[in-house]
Amino acid sequence: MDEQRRLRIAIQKSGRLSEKSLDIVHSCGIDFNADGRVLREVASNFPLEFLFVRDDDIPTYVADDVADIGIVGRNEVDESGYELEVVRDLGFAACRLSIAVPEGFRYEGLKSLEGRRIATSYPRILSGILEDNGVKATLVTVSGSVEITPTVGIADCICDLVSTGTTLRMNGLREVEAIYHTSAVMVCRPGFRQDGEKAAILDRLLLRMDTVNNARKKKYILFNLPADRIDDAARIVGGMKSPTVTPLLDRSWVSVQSVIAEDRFWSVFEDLRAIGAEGILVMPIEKMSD
Ligand code: PRT
Ligand code: ZN
Repeated sequence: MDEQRRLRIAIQKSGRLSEKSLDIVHSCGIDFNADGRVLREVASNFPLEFLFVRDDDIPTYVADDVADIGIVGRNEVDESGYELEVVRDLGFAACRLSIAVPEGFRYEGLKSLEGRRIATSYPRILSGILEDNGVKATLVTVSGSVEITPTVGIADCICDLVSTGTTLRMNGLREVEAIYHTSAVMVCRPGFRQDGEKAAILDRLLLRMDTVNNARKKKYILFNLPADRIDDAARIVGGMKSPTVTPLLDRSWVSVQSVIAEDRFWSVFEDLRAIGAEGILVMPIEKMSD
């Protein structure tokens, strides 16, 4: 296939984002080999080409037209300074950028950082937030092991990504304020979606992603119900344009099928039981379009 006609996606080669990023593509029925060694790969049944790179490089690759789209933490996009369009917030690898201080540091809000040395790998994001709050501090930029900087005397406190908080605790630091929240996003260059052929491939990919995603949040529900309670059932299940109602051999009963949001399942279940529903079956949905 002509290279020009493939959409190029940058994915983290090896790290916290890799597996879920590949899962998303797989769940769209796209086949490829990702054996962790190659840096470039082409899908066998969809016009998609993969670039496996370090996450820090993904915003640059997308901005410079090396890749058309990328899956990366929002933090890396904002820290890069490139204006990229977030096509989808994918929700995974969620964490926060927090201020953490050592024992004995009195923290009473961002103002307590005035005149302090703060170690971080995210100087652009942090300086933006400090500036918005009128706080002047010295930022010490480090690319890793941020949490040891107060112990070794390079900084007074830190600003780093936190998910469980274990790393901070293990290093004698106390998380005092979350200043920024992030999760994995799919990005493209601004204007790329007006790009004709490749934009159309992206739309196809997004339709598949949304179809899988829609299905994950929904459940297929099937139950038997006394025929005279069908109006009540329609009200309980809600959002049900036209439930499929099938008569049973015993004409005083019907079988009802519908789709409900997963997070409403238990309240719907209890209310259906209360109006006499029996044999309630709930099934996962693999794919679902609007
Ligand atoms: O090699 P490459 O450059 O590609 O990868 P990397 O090592 O730079 O990144 P990686 O794989 O560690 O993280 C990729 C992305 O995952 C980040 O940019 C975030 O968007 C997201 N993410 C989610 C996290 C975390 N959770 C996380 N907990 N990134 C880093 N951490 C680190 C944090 O820096 C700290 O060292 O985990 C430690 C804290 O974890 P807890 O659970 O102890 O709080
Ligand atoms: Zn990185």
